[in-house]
Amino acid sequence: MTCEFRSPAAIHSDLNTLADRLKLAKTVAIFTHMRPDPDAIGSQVAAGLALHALGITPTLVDLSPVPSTLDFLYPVQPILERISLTAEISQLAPREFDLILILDTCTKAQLERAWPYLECRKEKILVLDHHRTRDTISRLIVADVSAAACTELVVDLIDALGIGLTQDISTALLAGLAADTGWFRFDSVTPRSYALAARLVAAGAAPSRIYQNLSQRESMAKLALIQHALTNLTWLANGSIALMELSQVDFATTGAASFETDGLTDYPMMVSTTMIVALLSEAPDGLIRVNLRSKHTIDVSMVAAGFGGGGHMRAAGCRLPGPMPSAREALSMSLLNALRQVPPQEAI
Ligand SMILES: [Mn+2]
Repeated sequence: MTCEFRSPAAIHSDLNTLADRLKLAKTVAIFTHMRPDPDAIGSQVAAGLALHALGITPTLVDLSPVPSTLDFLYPVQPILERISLTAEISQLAPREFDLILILDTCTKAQLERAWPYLECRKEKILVLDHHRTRDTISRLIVADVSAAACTELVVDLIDALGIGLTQDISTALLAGLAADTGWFRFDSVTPRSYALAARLVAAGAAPSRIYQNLSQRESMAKLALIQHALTNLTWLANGSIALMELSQVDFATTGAASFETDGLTDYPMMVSTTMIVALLSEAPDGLIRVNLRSKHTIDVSMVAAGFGGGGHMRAAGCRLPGPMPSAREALSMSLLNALRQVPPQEAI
């Protein structure tokens, strides 16, 4: 299901409802999507710190390992409880929370392992998200697809809660905003994004520290993985579509972790003819994880949705059954189709 348009006034009133419900809680579990990115963790940490400041006990739930490059987003003082569900969801079963806040996703697929736990607690779930793809996982879903990052919405929630921005909160929010906007260069960037950045820097967030942590702390294995991805690069439709592939052998040879595929799709994008980039990575279970990026008005979220995935117009993802050749075949057909939908003047 994709979203309907909500006016800024309607979203504002939804945010107030969300804040009012949160204020009545004593304990809140904060979830975000699997394979968390800086926007996911930044949103989770900032919301956690704001709730903590209100005297509410937040518990951050990790559905997959959090990359160590994001460690700097957590406050030095261990004031935020974290539960890691990377092994077994049963760890969560004995825990009950007054409310469950889900940030930066609204799809069952991205909450996967936790879904059986969440499904029978729907009335406790509140969602704050900026993605276009949506499942009915709660009755109170506050979604604003015009937000460039979920942290743009989290700051509104924090304002609605009446909590001031500390350095830790601002750092978490700016990291999410900078990462989801590619450091303020994507189409999603609006005056609101820059205004928020100015406010966060004024409140103590240091862009250079965030940049070093997010972009200059990669492993050598990651650079080797980039080498492999570029070696396994093929083109379709006269250089319009770039397909990159990473097999389990590539991960084993380089020693790179699965989350280290992040940012790889940027490389083929530098070519002028490139309209779509697809990165196909083979998971240990044989499924092929697909990351899609596009230029101009090509909607890759529709391509992803066709395979049960989702995301944004120019950044989306899905999973296909293996092996690699059949996944590549199915995906290529769909990408060529998406390319054909583009009006001729766009195809430059
Ligand atoms: Mn996001």
